[in-house]
Amino acid sequence: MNTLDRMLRAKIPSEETGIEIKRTICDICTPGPQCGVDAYVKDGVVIKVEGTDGFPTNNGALCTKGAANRQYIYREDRIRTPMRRVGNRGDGEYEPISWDQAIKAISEGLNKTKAKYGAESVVFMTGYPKWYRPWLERLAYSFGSPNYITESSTCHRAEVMSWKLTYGVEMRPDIANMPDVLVGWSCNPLVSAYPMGRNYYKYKEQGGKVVIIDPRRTPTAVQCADLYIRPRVGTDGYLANTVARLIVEKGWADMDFIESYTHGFKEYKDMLMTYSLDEAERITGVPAKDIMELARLIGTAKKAVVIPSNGLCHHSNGITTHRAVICLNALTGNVAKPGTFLPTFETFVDMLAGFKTLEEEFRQERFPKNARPKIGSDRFPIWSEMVDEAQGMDLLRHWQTKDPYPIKAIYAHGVNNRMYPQSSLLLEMAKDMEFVVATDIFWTDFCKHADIVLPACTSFERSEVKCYNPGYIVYTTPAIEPLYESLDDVEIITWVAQALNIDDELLCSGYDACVKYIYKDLEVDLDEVKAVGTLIKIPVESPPDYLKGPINTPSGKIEFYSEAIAKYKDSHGMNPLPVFEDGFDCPETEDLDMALITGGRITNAVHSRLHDVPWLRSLRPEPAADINPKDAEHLGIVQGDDIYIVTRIGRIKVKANISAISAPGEVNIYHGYKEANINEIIPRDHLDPYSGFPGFKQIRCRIEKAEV
Ligand SMILES: Nc1nc2c(c(=O)[nH]1)N[C@H]1C(S)=C(S)[C@@H](COP(=O)(O)OP(=O)(O)OC[C@H]3O[C@@H](n4cnc5c(=O)[nH]c(N)nc54)[C@H](O)[C@@H]3O)O[C@H]1N2
Ligand SMILES: Nc1nc2c(c(=O)[nH]1)N[C@H]1C(S)=C(S)[C@@H](COP(=O)(O)OP(=O)(O)OC[C@H]3O[C@@H](n4cnc5c(=O)[nH]c(N)nc54)[C@H](O)[C@@H]3O)O[C@H]1N2
Ligand SMILES: [Mo]
Repeated sequence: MNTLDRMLRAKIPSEETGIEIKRTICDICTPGPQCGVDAYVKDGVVIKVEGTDGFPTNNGALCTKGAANRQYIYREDRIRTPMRRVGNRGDGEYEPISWDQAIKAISEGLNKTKAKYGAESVVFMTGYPKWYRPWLERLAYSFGSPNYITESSTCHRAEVMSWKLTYGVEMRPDIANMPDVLVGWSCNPLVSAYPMGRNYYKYKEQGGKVVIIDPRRTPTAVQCADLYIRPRVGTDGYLANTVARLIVEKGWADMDFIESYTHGFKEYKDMLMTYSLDEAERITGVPAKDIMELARLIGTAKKAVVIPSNGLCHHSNGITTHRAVICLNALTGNVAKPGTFLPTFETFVDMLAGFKTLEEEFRQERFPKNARPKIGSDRFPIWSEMVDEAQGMDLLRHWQTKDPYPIKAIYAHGVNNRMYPQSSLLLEMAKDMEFVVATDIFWTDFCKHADIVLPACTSFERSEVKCYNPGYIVYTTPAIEPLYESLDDVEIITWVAQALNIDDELLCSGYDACVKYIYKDLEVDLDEVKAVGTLIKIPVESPPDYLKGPINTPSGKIEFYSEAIAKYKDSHGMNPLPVFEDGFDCPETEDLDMALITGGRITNAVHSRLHDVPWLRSLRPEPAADINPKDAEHLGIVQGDDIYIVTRIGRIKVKANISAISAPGEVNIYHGYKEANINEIIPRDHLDPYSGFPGFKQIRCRIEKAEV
């Protein structure tokens, strides 16, 4: 082998090999950690990926998912050209058409529906992808529809609601300033946000003490916890309130802080006194001595952070539980000082980067104020008031009842029906529509129910502005040309906006102009950022002195007793205090004697998208339920057996994985599998009344051995 061959084999970038390194971003996981990628490109093809050195989130590293980017972007089932349906919805029969034909059909279809039924009858939807959201939201509003639905109907927004209800603002833990104790309450960052997980390691290396509270014995519990607490699923509200009572009784509460900055302490304290250690042990299954130790650790620390996660909100008692947990920070005065919780604000597209943009104005300024109420307004009034989106978990009910008006068309980017409880109903809904447009990277079941299907490209094939904490900004350029005839989502949205003939000059003028508007108050030249091609730093703003106030709640203080919730006490039976409530979908019976937890994160998958990527699939080749060895023995089930998970509305067949990650009596399964979609058997009415979030993580079930 000659030198050049050896260099080619080793993928060494140089003029002779024709291999270049192009900087891009991995868009597979959630926006916060999205990591910098060095794409090695030869002849327009990505031949290797590595993490970018010095990048704020990953500094040279890539996780399993990021390392599989080549297999992701070159997945066989990429949509290649715009397509028009020629068979029945669901049959998957399509013919290729030109972009001009597709855009024309879309503008005619949407405008016809608007003329016949009103703009509200057109729903603009997106699933997990984030980067194009401000554009899609503005398109909906400029078109005249308030019905903009995203995956936030099940993701993170409930947490933001809970923070805002209680503290008036979203808060972030200041781990870098070394709290004495870090309580990760339902946190598994080693799996769900690896860059954050690395902060846990760093904190521990510097002598920090970690408590993990999770019914599943997760990698974070095993690797990081000095104290691991394993409550029964969904009982955290009782646990948190008992801990709060102990803190009050032992005199560890920060009474000066409480008197100066909080509202409703008396009502909260009266409620706490109805919680007892004995009952806590009985309900949660956590030994009393561990509950005492948890109270002592939080109560006696000079600085502590009690960090909740989205996992707590995937319960029908999610908001009250999340509030019960975060109230512990105010109770102990661990707010707005270094090493505790600090207020924060969103910068751009779900990122907290420490500076403020005009994203909210860009998204919201065209909201159609005279339109009929957005989906979910009656049923989830707190969500409707606090979140600039319709609540998608009310979509199917709204469609079926036509109450208060019919839904007739869907315009979707990145929508996967498997996100929704009783997922196939979303496909039934699509079948019933007069017009459906789906834009995705891959051919999904939802695409197969659309009239027009459009090919989107991946982050490797587009330009995009991203920002990172503290004060970093980058404007990527494509590492490779868009594959086939795909385009980036914002280009598609811009084109659709132009064809719809809506009166929105800014939206019709494309990504660059819009992003310049969004960043216009900052001293940053986006052309220069783009030309530099790597991260540059701009000054960060300190949020105003939080405790000086006024705090952005109805009382102007941190609210143990939520006045925003109190408004719905009588009409919706809501409780302004963070009480413990049962979170199961039905009472326990002999038939349904186990608890099902679904969708905890797994290292080799993100929702539905990576189960079809061979390297990642090989790490867990089949959909499997984790069952504790004791339960397996009792049920006569061994590793690899075929089993049914049965809930009150149906069953799915999976393999048994005998594992102590699940506690006795609890079953764990990951979501997003096409051949065993757990959401098919999660009742769609099992929702948190405050946020509308589904109770994905607390369902009654039983396990049956499948006949061979
Ligand atoms: N049982 C259970 N269900 C859950 C959860 C759970 O814990 N348990 N978690 C919930 C949560 S938190 C979330 S966030 C949701 C996520 O659920 P989904 O939104 O279903 O997430 P994905 O399947 O990752 O992605 C949706 C679609 O976006 C497409 N896509 C990806 N990138 C792009 C792009 O750049 N442009 C376009 N046009 N399309 C793109 C993908 O191909 C995919 O079809 O699932 C929820 N569902
Ligand atoms: N690898 C990977 N990473 C991801 C994703 C992915 O699909 N794959 N998805 C991304 C998205 S969209 C999101 S929203 C985040 C979610 O991020 P997280 O909220 O951190 O992730 P989850 O694994 O859903 O939930 C965290 C933990 O909550 C626990 N939990 C469930 N019920 C209870 C309970 O009743 N009490 C307590 N104490 N704990 C409970 C679960 O066992 C789980 O270990 O992850 C993001 N990161
Ligand atoms: Mo999510």
